Amino acid sequence: MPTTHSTILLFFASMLFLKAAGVPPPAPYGPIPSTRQLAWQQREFCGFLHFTVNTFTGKEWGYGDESEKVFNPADFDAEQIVRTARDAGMKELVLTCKHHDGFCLWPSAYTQHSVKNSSWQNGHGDVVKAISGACRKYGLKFGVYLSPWDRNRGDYGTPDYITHYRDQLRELLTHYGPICEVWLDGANGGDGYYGGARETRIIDRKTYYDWPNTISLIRKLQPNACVFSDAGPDIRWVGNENGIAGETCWSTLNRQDFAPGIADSARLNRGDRPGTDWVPAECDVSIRPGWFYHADEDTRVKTPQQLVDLYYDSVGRGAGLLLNIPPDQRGHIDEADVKSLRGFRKILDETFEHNLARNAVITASNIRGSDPKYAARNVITGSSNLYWTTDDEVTNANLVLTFRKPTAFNVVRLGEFLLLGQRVEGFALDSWQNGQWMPFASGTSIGNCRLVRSQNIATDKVRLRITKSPVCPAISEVALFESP
Ligand code: FUL
Repeated sequence: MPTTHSTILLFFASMLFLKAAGVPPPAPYGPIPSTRQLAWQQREFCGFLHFTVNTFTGKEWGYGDESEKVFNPADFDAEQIVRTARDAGMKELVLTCKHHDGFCLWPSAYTQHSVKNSSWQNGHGDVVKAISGACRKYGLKFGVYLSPWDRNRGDYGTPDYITHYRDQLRELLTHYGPICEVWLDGANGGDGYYGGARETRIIDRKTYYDWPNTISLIRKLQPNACVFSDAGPDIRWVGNENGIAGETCWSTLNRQDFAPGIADSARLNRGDRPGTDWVPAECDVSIRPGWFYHADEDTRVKTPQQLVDLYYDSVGRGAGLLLNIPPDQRGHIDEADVKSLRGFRKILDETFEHNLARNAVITASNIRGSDPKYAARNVITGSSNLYWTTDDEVTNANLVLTFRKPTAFNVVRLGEFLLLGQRVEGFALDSWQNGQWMPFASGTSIGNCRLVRSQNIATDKVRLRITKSPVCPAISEVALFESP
C-alpha cells in the first residue's frame, strides 16, 4: 500500500537523519568554564617565582626602604630557571614582578625603585623580559604577580596610587607578550616605609583598589589572562598556603561573597555548590619554608615524595598546583631544589606513563540514546573532548572495565567533561574479588581531575559507580595506573 510504503520510507529517512544529527548532548549544569579558565585548568601544574630585594636581605616581607643596590644577582640565568620549571613539568610561570616592598623587576617608567637603579647589569637588566622570553623559548606560559600593597610608595592609600598601580600593570601587560595569569595578592600588613612616612596605613579592602575597573583593564589588554585573587574572577585562592585543596573541592563559588583580601578560607578551600560562578581553586605553596630564597633553608627543601603528595592533594582534587621555586642570590634555582624537582618528576612519570585502562573492554549501564558518540570507551581515549554520558533521567550509572588477564594498579584518575559543568557529587570504585564486587574507594567532587590512591589491587574487573549527581554524569576520563 502506498501509504504504508511512504510511512516506512519516512520512518527510515528520519532514522537516517537522526543518526546523522546524533542524540543531542545533555544541557550544561550550573556555571561552566570560559575558554581562558579551561586552558588554565588543563595546565594543572605551574610554577611561582619569588625574587626581589628579599632574596638578598633575607626577609620575607621587605619594608619598602631597601636600597635598589641590594638587588644584585651574581649570575642571573633565566634559562636555567625556566628549564628547571619545564623539566619539572610546569606549564606556566608566575613571576613576582613587584612584591610588597615595591621594588620592580622591570625598569618601570613610573618609579625609581626598580632594577634600573640597581647595580645588576649596570641598571640595564630586566628580569621580566628575561623570564618571559625564556618562557616563550621553552614553551611555558607566563604570568605576572604585581602586589597591590606597596610599602615603598608615598602615595599608597590615596587615589593616586591606584592610577600608579594601573600604569604599572599596563606596562607589564603590553611590553612582555602574552600574559596568561595576573595574580592579585590580598595580603596587607599595614605598616611600611611609604616614601619615608614610616607609618601604618589601613585601606578598605573592599573599595580602595576599585578592582572592577582594574579587571576591565586586564580584560582589554590581555583577554586570555586569568585573574587570580581571593575572589577570582577566574581563579580563586584555595584558602591556605600549604598547597592543599579540600577533600571535596568544587570549581564553583558564590563569587559575590568575596573580595581580594577578604577570604573565608574554609569556603575557598571547598568552593560553593552548585555555585553562581566557575572559579576553580589554585593551590600556592613553596618548595621551601619561605617564599623567598634563604640559604639557611637549603636543608629544608621539600622532598620528592612531599611534592608528589602535594600534587595529589591539589591537582588530584580538581585544583591547580602553583609551586614556588625561588631563585637564589646567583639568580639560579638552587641545586637542592633542582634535585627534589627531578625526583618528583621521575615519580610522576613512572606513575602516569601507562594507562592500564586502555587494555580493558568498557561497558556502561546506560549510554545516552545508545549513541556511540557517548560511548563508554570515550573515557580511555585521553581526549578531553570526548566523554561518556547517559540519558537525562539516569543519574546513578556505572562503568565496568574488564581485563583479559588480572591487572594490578594503585592509582585511579577520573575526570569530568567540564564544558557541561561540574555534575558529579558522589562516586565509588569497586574491584572484582572472588566472585563479588569489593568497594575500595569513594569520593565526592571530580571536576578536572580526581586522583585516588589505593592499596595495590589485582583484579580483572573494575567498576566506577556514580552514586550522586543532580543530572546525568559526563565523564571524560577513567584511567588506572600502577605507581612504583
Ligand atoms: C602572600 C604574600 O604575603 C607572600 O609573601 C607570598 O607572596 C604569597 C604567595 O602570598 O599573600
